[in-house]
Amino acid sequence: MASIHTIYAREILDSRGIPTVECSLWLDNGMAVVASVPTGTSKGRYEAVEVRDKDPHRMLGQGVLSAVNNINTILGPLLVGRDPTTQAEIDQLLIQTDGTERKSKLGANAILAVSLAVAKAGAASQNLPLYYYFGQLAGTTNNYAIPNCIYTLINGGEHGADNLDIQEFQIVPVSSMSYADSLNLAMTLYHQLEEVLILKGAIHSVGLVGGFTPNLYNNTDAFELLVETTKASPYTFAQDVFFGVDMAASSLYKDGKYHLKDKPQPYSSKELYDYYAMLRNLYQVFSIEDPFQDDDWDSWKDLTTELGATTSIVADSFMATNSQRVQKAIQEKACNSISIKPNEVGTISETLAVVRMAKTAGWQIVMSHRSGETNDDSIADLAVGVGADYCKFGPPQRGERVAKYNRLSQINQELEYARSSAAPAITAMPNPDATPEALSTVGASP
Ligand code: 2PG
Ligand code: MG
Repeated sequence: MASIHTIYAREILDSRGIPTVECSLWLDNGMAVVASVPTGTSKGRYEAVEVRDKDPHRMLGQGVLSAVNNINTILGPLLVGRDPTTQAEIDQLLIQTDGTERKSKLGANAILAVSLAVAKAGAASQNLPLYYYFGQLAGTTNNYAIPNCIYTLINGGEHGADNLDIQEFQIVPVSSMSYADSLNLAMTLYHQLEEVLILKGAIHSVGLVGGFTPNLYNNTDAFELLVETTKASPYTFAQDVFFGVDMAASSLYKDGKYHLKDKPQPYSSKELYDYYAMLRNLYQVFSIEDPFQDDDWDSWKDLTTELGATTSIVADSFMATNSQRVQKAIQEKACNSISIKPNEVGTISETLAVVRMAKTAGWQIVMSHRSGETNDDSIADLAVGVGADYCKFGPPQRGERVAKYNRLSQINQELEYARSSAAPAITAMPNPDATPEALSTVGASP
């Protein structure tokens, strides 16, 4: 069995031009892997903590040299000689070495970079595809499939250009569509939308993750544009494709109310609920992410009770991939879907434990990118490995977003090949320590 020889980290830039952490891991058999971590813009208050240098004279205070140093001098040396397939054991060690509840000492950015590098090394040392290895860790059966995709076409809020309030206007191809057909639909509608915007003389530049940021009178106009775009395409609205939103409602919340430009006065929770019911009925919005701010539990519960039977009520920053919050939300029936972001919690094992918990409760799993991304495409492997229902990697455009979609295309082809009789079976033996049971105990106490 290969063991960890060296771990070394560096500062790189994310897709927003802001520093993030990248980590290389060498095994004693000469194999090497690289892992980098994404970061958010509309960050939730319950996320694990990113360590940044806060040195105003360098990288506008956003440098991550201290997190890098934590890997090079503390976490890396700690793991030398260890078996990379003991993910649960290693993640537990990382958590204990940090010792804080939200990884604020060494940084979730440092810890996740190492945890992900270890997972990649574990897969490489066994010569397994990464999605398959994640599947083993998660206890997924061998029926791997490409999740349905949620594509963002229009950006507002903190991802936009100060015009629209809703952070993401999404299209969701019907779930019976193959991945190839879904990507074709998304690519077609993305470019068709650009033409519609140009014809209308609207702004057609893009926001933080590559969705268009048009200058419109209000947020519902964006849905009118999407309906028009779909009509001008070979696809049928409400048959081939539905809509979704990420409200990122914490960023709309001020002085006890939600501020949207659709009406002059801010919305109470009840008025916002009515707004969602209207979106659902008029525009077939079947997926609503972060509809209320992170502490508005009663509104979350009411919306799930009223619309949850037909609509995905997706908890992103509301849950922050945090097992304690998930436990509470399951008990209180506060949502029916969860956005999973490994950097919100900080280790692969804790991420998998949250997925397991959410699945057991019957929630849908949305594997998600961050707005500050790198070209690391392992989130696509994670989505397939855990058997996610959806993945959300942004529009089908921009290098760091299409890196994930293109990885899904590779996996899709591999899965098709594996289903054909010509394919040799994957024969590596699972590591006895890498069981879902072992993983679910990780992070129980810091
Ligand atoms: C979200 C994400 C990704 P951020 O809210 O779902 O789109 O945004 O990474 O800025 O939190
Ligand atoms: Mg979100």
